[in-house]
Amino acid sequence: MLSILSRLNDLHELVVHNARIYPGFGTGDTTPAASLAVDGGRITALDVAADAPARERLDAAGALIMPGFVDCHTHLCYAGNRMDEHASRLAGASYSEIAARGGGIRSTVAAVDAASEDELVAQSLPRLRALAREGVTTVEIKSGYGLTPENELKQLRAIRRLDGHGGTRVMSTFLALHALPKGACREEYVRRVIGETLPAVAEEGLAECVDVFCEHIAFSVEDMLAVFERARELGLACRAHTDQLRNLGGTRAAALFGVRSCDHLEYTGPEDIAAMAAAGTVAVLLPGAYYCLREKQAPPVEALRQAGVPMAIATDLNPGTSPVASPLAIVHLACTLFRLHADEALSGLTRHGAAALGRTDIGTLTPGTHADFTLWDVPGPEFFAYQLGGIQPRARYIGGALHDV
Ligand code: DI6
Ligand code: FE
Repeated sequence: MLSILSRLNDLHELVVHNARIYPGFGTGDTTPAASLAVDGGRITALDVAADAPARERLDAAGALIMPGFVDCHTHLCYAGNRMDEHASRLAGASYSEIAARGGGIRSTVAAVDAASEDELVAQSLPRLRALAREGVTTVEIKSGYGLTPENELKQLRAIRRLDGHGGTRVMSTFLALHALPKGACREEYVRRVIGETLPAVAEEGLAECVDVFCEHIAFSVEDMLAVFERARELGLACRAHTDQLRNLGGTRAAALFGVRSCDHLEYTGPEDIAAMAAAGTVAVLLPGAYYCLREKQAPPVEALRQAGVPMAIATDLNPGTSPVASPLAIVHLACTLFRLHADEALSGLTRHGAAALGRTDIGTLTPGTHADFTLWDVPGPEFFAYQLGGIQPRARYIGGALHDV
């Protein structure tokens, strides 16, 4: 009896063998494991014997296995599109000019206003599926196209409804300050966000985190800090869009405040980097926006690397500045345009992406983490930095279960 019980205890739910498993990018350990075991939806062991007893056994036939991608910065829940704006930008108009004309973010705000919650879900699902098809297992989605309390809540409820589609884990962020509604007074608007929208979001449990677009065409460092103070009181984590177009000192202030991440960082300087390194802030690089806006100044990758600041990368999937529904394109752009190494780009889309979301239970395949992983028929991790297009995972597992997309 005892021997049967102990044998049952050794019986794994799932064993995947005959694989090249990369459990954690950016850790210096580059020797792939050959097998992994899953129990209760979590990784329980690496390099188990190929014939270890298991209820289900998968011969990976030599596939490369890595942690599911964590796309830690998207705005994929929206209505409509901004094809026209893209065309006028290519004809010479700048991001700032388009914003000053009342285009840009505000045109998506109008489309979201006109859409029902159901329509928002329906229009966003294909984008969520596109990410999943390229190996994303967790995605963060921001609001920020509502601007009124009513429409921000509508967007956040739609984001909640996207959670779990195709197995994909969704984390939602209230983008509290994104654009000023037409004709609104800045001080009054910020007061309303802090006094009305933010408490309503927290009350309904619609977001884990709060974000602010800190930029000369958007909101100031003071506005950002006022929102953060209230968010902290309400138990929400914080992160910020900083230094995308100009350096307002937002990165330094946000790092000092204790945000999880600062995102974009094209104009980030040495003092900002020192503040991030001291605070342990994650730097989220968004090459899709840099590419689509044809920006000239890349983020200071070498200085971030030297300072030991963890670098995440993400799609920033949004209708205006980064209509890029491809995490694999982002890996390629991060390597080609920002000169990340393949290992850095992949850790940016796994371990460090998870860190930007405040999570250590995803983004690696170390024992105890969720069994979110993907199988690929590629020669090695460097292949993702090399080939653009034509790559898809053979299979995608979330919590140890196979999920088609
Ligand atoms: N930063 C971005 O990259 C997006 N928002 C933001 O704060 C752009 C959003 C848009 O143009 O719709
Ligand atoms: Fe963004």
